[in-house]
Amino acid sequence: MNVKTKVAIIGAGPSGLLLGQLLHKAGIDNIIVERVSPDYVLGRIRAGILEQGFVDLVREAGVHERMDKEGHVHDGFDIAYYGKRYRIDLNKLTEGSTVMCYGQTEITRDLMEARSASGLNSYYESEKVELHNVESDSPQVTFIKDGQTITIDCDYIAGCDGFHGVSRQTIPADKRTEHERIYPFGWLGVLADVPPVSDELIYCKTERGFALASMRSSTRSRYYLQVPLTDKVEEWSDEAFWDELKKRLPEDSLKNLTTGPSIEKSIAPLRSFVCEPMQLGNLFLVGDAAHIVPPTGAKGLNLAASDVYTLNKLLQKRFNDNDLNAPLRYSEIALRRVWHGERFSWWMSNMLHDFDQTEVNGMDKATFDRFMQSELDFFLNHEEGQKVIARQYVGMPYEEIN
Ligand code: RFL
Ligand code: PHB
Repeated sequence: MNVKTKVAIIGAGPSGLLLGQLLHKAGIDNIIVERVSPDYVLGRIRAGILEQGFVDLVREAGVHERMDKEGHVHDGFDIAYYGKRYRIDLNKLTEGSTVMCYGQTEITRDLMEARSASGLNSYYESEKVELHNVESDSPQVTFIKDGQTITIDCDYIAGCDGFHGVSRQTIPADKRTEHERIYPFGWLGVLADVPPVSDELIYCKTERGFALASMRSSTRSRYYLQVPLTDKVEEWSDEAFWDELKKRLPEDSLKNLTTGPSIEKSIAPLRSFVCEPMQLGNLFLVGDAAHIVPPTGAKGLNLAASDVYTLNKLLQKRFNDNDLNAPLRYSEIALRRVWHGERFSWWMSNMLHDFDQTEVNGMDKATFDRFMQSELDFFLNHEEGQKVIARQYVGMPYEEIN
């Protein structure tokens, strides 16, 4: 069977769904092809913090009703540094910017519901998804659905299929450069239906390693512990998790800590990764398909959103203003913001984790630790330093597209 559309979107994660909804709003027809089922997509527990730019895009897509009701605006967050707490007052330090605490799962659910209500075409549980002729004017996507081969004829393909997807691999190795750093630890995450230990996030640097206290709502907490890459999630009982967390959270917060059974537990490796360029011919890479950041700066989903913003604007110019060259600018514009988020996430990760190695960044560990302590001391104890953290945490403005 052959179907036709303007934009074929690979992947129904937040990037693919948000792009699909924005294009639809602008009258640009699109089809989504996803490898797994909707429930599987919704079962992944990931981001929780949305920048203002992301929130504005969700509003533009018209999918903001539940987010506005159930999401919580956060005016600031804490960094606990060997037990001493510093508040980064985002609102004050950035003159009015804040972030929104609303889970990626919820955004994804809202976008899925809006898509099915609009009657837009999505193929879930598609097998053997392949991209063809991306450098020609008539690219195609083929896949198998319920035993039948389906071919999509399209003008453009948006590769929104995450780090392990097929889209990036479709670009020949000699036509892309990959920059990568793998960190020597992971994050063990636990989701639990217990009230959060604090109203705002607490990023903790301790001699036992990093920890993060986050949340999804006033009754659902999300906590993370830095763990060695060799740890297996099955080896961490709930009890062991809470015991270790208590040793890493600031002493004065423990009276507010409620523990309970985990409803999700997983280990995520930490990686910095950028693929350059983010396009080839009529294929564009969007979100995690093109770049990965360690979660320490809460930037992964937010960078995906700024890619979506850029691609949506350029495709509107192409289809609605007949500017045939507009899409050629995608990679250059998107990468400027991506590198910024990459650098911030790398810097936050360096300062807040314990690198259990003999050598880090080309120096012995003891020297690296002293440099990082001095860096954190400076940034936390000076308003100028706090402003630098706050400005980047709320997110750099999206580039205007003329
Ligand atoms: P996704 O979410 O990986 O979605 C890609 C989709 O593509 C599908 N797919 C395919 N479909 C068709 N054919 C194929 N061959 C395919 N291969 C894959 C997949 O099934 C999937 O449905 O990428 P997307 O949409 O670009 O979204 C990116 C975000 O998910 C990611 O950047 C964030 O979750 C990162 N992240 C955070 N970002 C933030 O901005 N703030 C945070 O607070 C934050 N916390 C986190 C995070 C990521 C984490 N983990 C687990 C990596 C916390 C964690 C623990
Ligand atoms: C989360 O709530 O999952 C979360 C929040 C902030 C981060 C990373 C993850 O920096």
